[in-house]
Amino acid sequence: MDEPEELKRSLLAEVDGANTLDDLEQVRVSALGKKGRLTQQMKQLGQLDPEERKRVGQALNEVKDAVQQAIETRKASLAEAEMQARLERERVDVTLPARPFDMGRIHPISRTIEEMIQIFGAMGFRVAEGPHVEDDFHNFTALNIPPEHPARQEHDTFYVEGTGDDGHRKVLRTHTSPVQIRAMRQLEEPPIRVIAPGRTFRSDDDATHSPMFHQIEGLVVDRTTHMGHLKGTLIEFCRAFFGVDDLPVQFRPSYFPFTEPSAEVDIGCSKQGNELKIGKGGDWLEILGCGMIHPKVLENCGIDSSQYQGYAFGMGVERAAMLKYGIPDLRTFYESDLRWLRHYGFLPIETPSPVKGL
Ligand code: 2NL
Repeated sequence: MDEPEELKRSLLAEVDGANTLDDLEQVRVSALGKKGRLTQQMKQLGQLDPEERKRVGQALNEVKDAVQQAIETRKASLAEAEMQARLERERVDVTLPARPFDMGRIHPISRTIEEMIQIFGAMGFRVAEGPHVEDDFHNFTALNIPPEHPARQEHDTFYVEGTGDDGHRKVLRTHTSPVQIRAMRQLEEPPIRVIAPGRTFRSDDDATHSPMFHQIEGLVVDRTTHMGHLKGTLIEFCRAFFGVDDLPVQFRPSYFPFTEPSAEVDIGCSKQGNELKIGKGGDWLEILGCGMIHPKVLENCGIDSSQYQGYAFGMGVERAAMLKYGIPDLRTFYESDLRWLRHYGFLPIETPSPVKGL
């Protein structure tokens, strides 16, 4: 049997020699485990005579205490060293600049339509949508534009193959009015309050006309809806959209086949050379067309014009966006130029700012 002192020296040397926590655990098992060197020695104590057993037993217990103590101490210092090594390995330099990433932009047309929906939505209008390919009835006839009506020529209609239920050639809708015709015909009874934003198409292509453009139209039908409601709604809309509380708004008599009386709406502005300021000055800028819905249009939609009346309005989205955001050239809307979009587009998440509100 080893002398306890020698065993102690040997075991303590092993503890000191363990360089990782795993190694140390192996040393502990080989010394103090069930089949460990010290455990084996202790098991053999029974074979000694009583005097000897007491002396060696005490000595082995001291060895055990010393080895356990040494293991704990070594464990603490190895754990500390491993933590230091890990901190070094996983060091993060929080002063490095963030990696730049590309964020998409909302197209000014989408943004403008969203703003318009927001304003009319708060007034109780709901959004209606309909097909781009329309039949003659919904695009023209129901709107009091019968065949041979001169307004048909002015619309520069795109015709597509195939005929509608009315036997006429189908068209790309020249305005979003057919969406509202469908809304009126679908509904059982007024009140009706809808807006119809979307794409429209006319065979026209120059500096100020695109063959595809956007409109938003709106319409209200109820028993007592009158011109005062029309004026109040559109004045409120113009002021909210351009963000000018006291924006001057005027209604000028006009003509549309689908409204009677009809008017065009101008907003106050000042034009000085190339500079246009909305809200002040003696100049006027046309922004909307509107009127009281023609009784024939109501009847074409199955609405009794002796019981109900209403107003309607329409405007071009591109024109409104150009005025509000200072975009000088219509054609640039459709060029898909990313540099243009980065300049005129909108971030999907509005950056908090003390000016715009957090
Ligand atoms: C304009 C003028 C307007 C309407 C659109 C409308 C729709 C139905 C019935 C009656 Cl279903 N009217 N829409 C009325 C007046 C004017 O638009 O300058 N648009 C760009």
